[in-house]
Amino acid sequence: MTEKILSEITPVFGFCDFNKIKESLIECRALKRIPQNTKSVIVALFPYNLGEDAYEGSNISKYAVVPDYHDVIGKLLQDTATKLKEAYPEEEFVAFTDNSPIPEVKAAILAGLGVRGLNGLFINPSYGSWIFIGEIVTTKEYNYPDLTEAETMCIKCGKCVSACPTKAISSNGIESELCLSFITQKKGELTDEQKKLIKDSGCAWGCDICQNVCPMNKTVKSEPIEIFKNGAELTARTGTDISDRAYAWRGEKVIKRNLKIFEE
Ligand code: B12
Ligand code: SF4
Ligand code: SF4
Repeated sequence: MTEKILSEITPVFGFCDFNKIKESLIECRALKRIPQNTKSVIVALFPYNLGEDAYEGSNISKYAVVPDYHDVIGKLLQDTATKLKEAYPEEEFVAFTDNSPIPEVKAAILAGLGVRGLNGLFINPSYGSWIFIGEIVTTKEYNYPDLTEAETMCIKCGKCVSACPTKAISSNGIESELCLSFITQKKGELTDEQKKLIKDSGCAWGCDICQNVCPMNKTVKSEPIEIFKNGAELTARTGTDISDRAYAWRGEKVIKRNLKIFEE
């Protein structure tokens, strides 16, 4: 029954044993929403790649071209959690995406859905790293794949490490404050060096460089979920209603500041 309900919203999902991630939960306000006696994390992947040709002339990262995934996926998973609760009234089901205490890359790996890249991102064999991860945390038990995170790495070609303009990728993972994705989303003044990095990348929101160079992203499907096929906006726009966009969550000031860098 769970499988049938999940397959209505996502082409790829799996089950992660909560015991394997409970020591790595991310400190955040949402932590208290995790039910007592949680047993499993149902991990769902949401492909968003529209195909390389579709991004011609875009000034924002691919993840921000589609309608804000926090809203879209949040709603899909919330509705699914409600359906699961109807099917299994004695169990609890709580939906999360991104703003989540679940370390989503780790959970997706342990659910058997793919591997970790040296760039820190999760890579699925069919869709590459061009996916959002969402999850339903539940008291219900499922069958889990018998694997450890250490067994599941990318081919380690090192292309992402060489291509990263800020040297944010090391053998221990990402140094997030160096990452252009972090820099384009942070509030306040940017240094001249940070502004130059943004200008040189050509991207006013997020950064896709370490994913664009990844060979494991080359032969993957570009079949986004239905809801992402419509409503894509290749360029950041301000001054109009941007509330359904991923770059809106930091307020209009941050994206405006970044766009101005290209005019200077
Ligand atoms: C904070 C955050 C960021 C920060 C910091 C990123 C970071 N890697 O630390 C910033 C703003 C920089 C960021 C950027 C991006 N993010 Co982000 N981010 C998150 C968030 C909210 C939390 C991540 C976190 O703190 N995890 C906790 C730490 C402890 O986990 P971890 O990073 O996996 O740490 C492990 C590693 O260090 C690992 N480890 C140990 N040894 C080694 C050795 C090696 C070699 C490696 C690689 C790892 C490793 O052990 C740790 C414990 O498991 C997640 C959502 C979530 N709830 O997980 C999204 C998430 C990871 N982000 C996502 C996305 C899409 C992005 C961007 C691609 C957006 C963009 N285009 O600009 C970039 C990519 C940058 C990059 N290369 O990682 C997606 C990733 C999807 C995917 N395919 O993996 C997520 C899952 C959101 C989602 N719901 O889909 N992000
Ligand atoms: S570019 Fe190479 S090293 Fe980096 S994530 Fe992809 S396969 Fe791994
Ligand atoms: S997102 Fe950009 S800045 Fe961040 S690690 Fe990847 S290439 Fe480097």
